[in-house]
Amino acid sequence: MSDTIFSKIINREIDADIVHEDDQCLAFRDVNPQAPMHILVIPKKPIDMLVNAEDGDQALLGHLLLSARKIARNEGYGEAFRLVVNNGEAVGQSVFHLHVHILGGRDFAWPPG
Ligand code: IU
Repeated sequence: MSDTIFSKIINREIDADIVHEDDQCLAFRDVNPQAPMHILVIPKKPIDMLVNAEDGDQALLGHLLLSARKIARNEGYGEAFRLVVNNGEAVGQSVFHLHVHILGGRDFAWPPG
């Protein structure tokens, strides 16, 4: 997969408001927040989109979800938050480095638009 802006954030070539980092993932505030809490959790491993994750990525994908839960708690929204993974341009994916959106702090409609 080709380098994206998110690899540059991982490599500290571009600034971001980082809220969590460990050996497998990085989380930072979205530059265009859609809710009072809007954080992106990304794997350090370059996976362009969920559909291209491999069976061997199972633990990593679980780690992203559990990290998202921990981050939502740390931000004070542990009881009610929404996770979103856009897979493909047609549904709104614009950066082709897998990311989980963590959103919270306002009401959300269902189904999502
Ligand atoms: P999407 O699911 O691929 O549409 O989400 C990409 C998100 O990345 C989107 O919410 C952007 O606001 C966000 N983002 C960012 O936080 N920092 C950046 O430098 C760029 C995009 I480019």
